[in-house]
This record gives sequence, structure tokens and C-alpha cells, in this order.
Amino acid sequence: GHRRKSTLPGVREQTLIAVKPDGVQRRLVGQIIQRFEQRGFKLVGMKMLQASEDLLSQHYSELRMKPFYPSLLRYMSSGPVVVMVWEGHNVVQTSRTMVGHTNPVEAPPGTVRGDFSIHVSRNVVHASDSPEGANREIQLWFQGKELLNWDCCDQTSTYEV
Ligand code: IDP
Repeated sequence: GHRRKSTLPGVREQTLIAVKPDGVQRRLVGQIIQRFEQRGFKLVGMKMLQASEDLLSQHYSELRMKPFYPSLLRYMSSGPVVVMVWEGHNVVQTSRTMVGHTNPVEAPPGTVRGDFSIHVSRNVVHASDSPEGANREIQLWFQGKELLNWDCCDQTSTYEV
């Protein structure tokens, strides 16, 4: 019979993608959204905000002992960011590949960082690095009601359902 929901494992996986203040300043928001749309992922949440140091210290808690941590928080709170939740099969791993290495020197052309950035301190975009990290970050940045559960009309062209 007709099944509305896909049965493929991992199709409901979600990740947090953020256009950092340098990406917003440089008007790269549209191009970054376009890459995730054209790949086939589904946007389920998005907002623009200027992040507080408190939020950022929770987001980057694992980096608090790094020498670049104070300047990282200053940079990330310097202006608006656009945070998004993208959903789809293997979205965490695939979006890390699309974003490229943390240091743009190591990020190949075709990746967001490899196409739009030069230096690790201004690398344009954030992408969660594991499904567990993604869930933690999504809960930190979004309230449950800000995430939409909707059916994309091209579902059967994106997945074998
Ligand atoms: P990721 O963003 O690729 O997951 P992380 O190691 O989690 O990389 O670092 C978080 C962010 O901290 C990086 O995206 C970058 O903005 C910044 N960062 C990492 N390493 C350095 C550094 O050596 N100098 C300055 N900033 C750094």
C-alpha cells in the first residue's frame, strides 16, 4: 500500500549548519543555502540572530582550553549568523564533506570553505561533526517548535521509498 514516510534508515538525520558572521557580511548566505538545497537535503529550521557569548560558550565548550578560543567567541558574536537545520540521509557526514576541512588551506575547491575562504579564523560556515554533536547543537540553538516536520514533494525522486 501507499506509505507516506520513508523507511530508509537515516533519512531523518539532522545537522546544524550556520553561516558565520564573515559569511553573512560577505553576502554568501544565498549561495550556501543553495548548495544544500541542490544536493537534495530538506531545510527544517532557519533563523538569523546575533549569538550571545553564553550560547557560543556552550556551542564551543570543547574548545575552551584552545589558545584561539577567546578570539573565536569574539568573531562568532561580532555580527549576525544564519543558523539552519538540514535533514536527510547521512546529512552530517555529507555536509562535512560539502563544507570542507576546518582549515581552508586543506579544503579542496568545490567545498564551501575551499571556494569562499582562505584562513582558519574566518572559515564562513559551521557544520556539526557527528550525529550526537548535531543533536546537542540543534537543541542548543533551536526550540522544538522552530523545527518543521513537512513532506518534500520530490521525496520519491531523492530516495527509493
Ligand atoms: P570545525 O568548525 O571544522 O568543526 P573545530 O576544530 O571544531 O572545527 O573549530 C571550531 C572553529 O574554531 C573553526 O571552524 C574555526 O572557526 C575556529 N578555529 C579552529 N582552529 C583555529 C585556529 O587554529 N585558529 C583560529 N581559529 C580556529
